Amino acid sequence: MLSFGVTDSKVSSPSDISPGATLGRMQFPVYATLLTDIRDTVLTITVNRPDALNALSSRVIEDLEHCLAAVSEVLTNDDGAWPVRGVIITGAGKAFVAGADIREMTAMSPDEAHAYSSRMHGVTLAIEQLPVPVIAAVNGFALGGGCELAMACDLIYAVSTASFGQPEVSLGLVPGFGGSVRLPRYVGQGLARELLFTGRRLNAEEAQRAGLVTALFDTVEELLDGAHSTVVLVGRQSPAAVALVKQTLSATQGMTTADGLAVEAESFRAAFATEDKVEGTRAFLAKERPNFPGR
Ligand code: DAK
Repeated sequence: MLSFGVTDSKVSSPSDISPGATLGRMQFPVYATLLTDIRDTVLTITVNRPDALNALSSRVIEDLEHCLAAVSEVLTNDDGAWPVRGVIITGAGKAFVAGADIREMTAMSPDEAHAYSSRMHGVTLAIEQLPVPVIAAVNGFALGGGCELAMACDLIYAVSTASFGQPEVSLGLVPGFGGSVRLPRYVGQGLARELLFTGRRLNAEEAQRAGLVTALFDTVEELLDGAHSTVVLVGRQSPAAVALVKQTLSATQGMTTADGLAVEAESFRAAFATEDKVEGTRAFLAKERPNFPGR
């Protein structure tokens, strides 16, 4: 089991420990490449390598692995406390993330590249498996691995100057962090193929029209406020139900309609075993605001 900066356990983290944001009983370490901030019940993770446009070095990946595992552990073990109701991922400076770290990739062997790709796949799956929504707040360039990181999130919000693309073929590479799988799901096969074959970038408006971006904002401040407001809205709903909805959406991707409906029926069954369902339906009939136990 991972251990974090919890008062009564040994701290282990990829970075030297000094106090970071506090989540339930857990305190994040200060990461070399990430900033963490918790306001209300919203955790914001900022990729913080602005000099390299937040490129996904192995260190960034290691820090993301640790941070997401920490959040998952707290949410799984806090017995309905839900200290976080949503996560925002953004970037420091003018980029969200300008891709995998090209400098680091120049020295990689094919086997090392495979391991690098698998680790980042793990990060994208960890985002999908978190029981709370994750919003990519795209504040600038989201290219290659950056676009792939955004697509692993539940929602993509963007500032109007953001741009998106998968330029791997211009480097003699192919997408390695999920772009070949997730981009067609967002924008359809035709546009995905065009973007992946040409490396052409989409500006924020085009990305919104294509279905990649859900909401556009004029400034980065408005972008972060908009993402924050969405998490606050989520926070008024049943945490158990939101987690089940997210789980169902992830599990049914790519299934046939019949198989997907079978998963949905199981999820519906699971909702009926929660205290949140008892409270939500009771409160509706009593014309009260629900006070969800979160279980
Ligand atoms: N990696 C490393 N450094 C980067 C970087 C990146 N992806 N992007 C930018 N930088 C660095 C620049 O080298 C520069 O560093 P210095 O020269 O100052 O030391 C600094 O960030 C500022 O960048 P620029 O000077 O270029 O800034 P501009 O505003 O002029 O241009 C730009 C911004 C985003 C248009 C430009 O930086 C750019 O084109 N960047 C590269 C974008 C890109 O091609 N991204 C895709 C990377 S490839 C795989 C696993 C993973 C992947 C593929 C396969 N397998 C295991 C199979 C993933 C691939 C990718 O993501």
